[in-house]
Amino acid sequence: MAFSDLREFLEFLEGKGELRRIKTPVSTELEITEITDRVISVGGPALLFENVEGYDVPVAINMFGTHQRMAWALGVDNVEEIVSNVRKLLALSQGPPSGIMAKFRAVSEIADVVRSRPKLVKNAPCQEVVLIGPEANVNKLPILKCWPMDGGRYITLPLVISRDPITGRRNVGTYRMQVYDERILGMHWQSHKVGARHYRLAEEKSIDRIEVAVALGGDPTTIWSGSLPLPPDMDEISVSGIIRGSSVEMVRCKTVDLEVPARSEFVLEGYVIPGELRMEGPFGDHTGYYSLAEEYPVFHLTAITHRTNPIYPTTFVGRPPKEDYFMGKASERIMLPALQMTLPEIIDINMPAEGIFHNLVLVSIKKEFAGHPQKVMHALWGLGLLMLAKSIVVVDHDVNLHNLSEVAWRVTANLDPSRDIIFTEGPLDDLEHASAKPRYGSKVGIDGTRKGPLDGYTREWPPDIEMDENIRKLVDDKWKEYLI
Ligand SMILES: Cc1cc2nc3c(=O)[nH]c(=O)nc-3n(C[C@H](O)[C@H](O)[C@H](O)COP(=O)(O)O)c2cc1C
Ligand SMILES: [Mn+2]
Repeated sequence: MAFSDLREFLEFLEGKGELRRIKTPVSTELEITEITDRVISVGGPALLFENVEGYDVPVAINMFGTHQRMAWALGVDNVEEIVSNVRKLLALSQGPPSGIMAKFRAVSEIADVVRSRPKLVKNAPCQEVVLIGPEANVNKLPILKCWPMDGGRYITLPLVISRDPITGRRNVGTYRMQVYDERILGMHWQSHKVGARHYRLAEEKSIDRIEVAVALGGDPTTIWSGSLPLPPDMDEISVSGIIRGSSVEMVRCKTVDLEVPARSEFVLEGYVIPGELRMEGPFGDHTGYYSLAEEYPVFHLTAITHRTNPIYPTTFVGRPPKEDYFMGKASERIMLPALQMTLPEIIDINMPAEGIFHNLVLVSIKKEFAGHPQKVMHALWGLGLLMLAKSIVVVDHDVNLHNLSEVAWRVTANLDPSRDIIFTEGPLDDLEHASAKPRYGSKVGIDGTRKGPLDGYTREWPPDIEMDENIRKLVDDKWKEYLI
């Protein structure tokens, strides 16, 4: 089932016993973070703070804070259902299916995709209230200060919408926004992200401003889609429609030439001026460290539109795992079939919470030739945002990547450090703090596969210890007897 907006999703969660309404007055300064942190760490429910001191807008948080809620947000009980649908769609693009039934299915699947394209509407709930120019004031929103050393208050769960200044193609990214004053905010699109690319292109072309719309709320699949690392020319709103199985309704903004999800709670309209930078941060980040203050572009607000009784959706990040881990894990699973189209030898991938996505990428492969693990490492370092991976560990196809104990055992057992570790250099995440230079530095690739003649290994590789099959069966059969 596809949810039409945030409030419908919250009602669904409430029905499942997965939403807690909090009526006690709470402060946006640190208190909501501390409460939510305790709730996330025990796999607790989504929270709706109905009485936020100084504001008449409730705050929704932790909607995506378990694998189960993340799956529901995408309209399924288990994210693997989407993964298998993506696989079917990708198989279609590899050539016409044979057999009349298969062809019929293919046509109806393509029709579904076409039907789920974004749909423009004239009247939108997100424009029930329109505040233009000096009437617009972000200080009316219950924006959180998440951690003690944060440089201020930050919008943390926005859909930042901009267009490529050359192709006109839309991008949606979740990039935090620091509040400087009523109508000026930071725009923390990191260098390797698509919003930053639009900004650089505009700067190159001497365009005087890039229009930007920021949607808060909307249906949960679309909220999540802002964090999906799609190729630059792929529209997150269209992909959200495909995953939802129904169109995302969009409406034209009031002061900028952009469209936003019609059922958003709030929309901030405005622009970014190429070349204008301002200190942004510090911010308690998803690395578990504070990101130090740095210069980032600036967003100028031209209008706020909102629903009559809006809800403010937010999140906070910090030492992993937090809510963003569950959002990222869904992306990892859903992107795997696309990754396997380029690299069919990849069996599975796991970016564990501790590695905050770019610090540690585990990958299992069916090794076929000398240098195969290294080929996969280099390919990943050349693929989309995986360019930022600091450590890549390759293991054999039969290792369960989601069992970190098994991975540690296999990798350290199979490792000859001077033979199996490679170093290279390349781009690093804006949030990387260990490298000597910002955004550039060394990377490590670890080949944890078993070695054989293929790898020039001439000794005898020891077999795994496994019990004899007949004995296992015998013990299975007699199991109850032993226990008496
Ligand atoms: C809660 C949350 C906050 C995020 N904050 C930022 C941010 O401030 N800056 C940034 O560049 N990426 C941030 N990200 C990651 C981006 O959303 C992600 O890399 C996405 O791929 C960006 O979209 P793009 O690929 O279209 O650029 C955040 C992700 C989540 C889930
Ligand atoms: Mn994108």
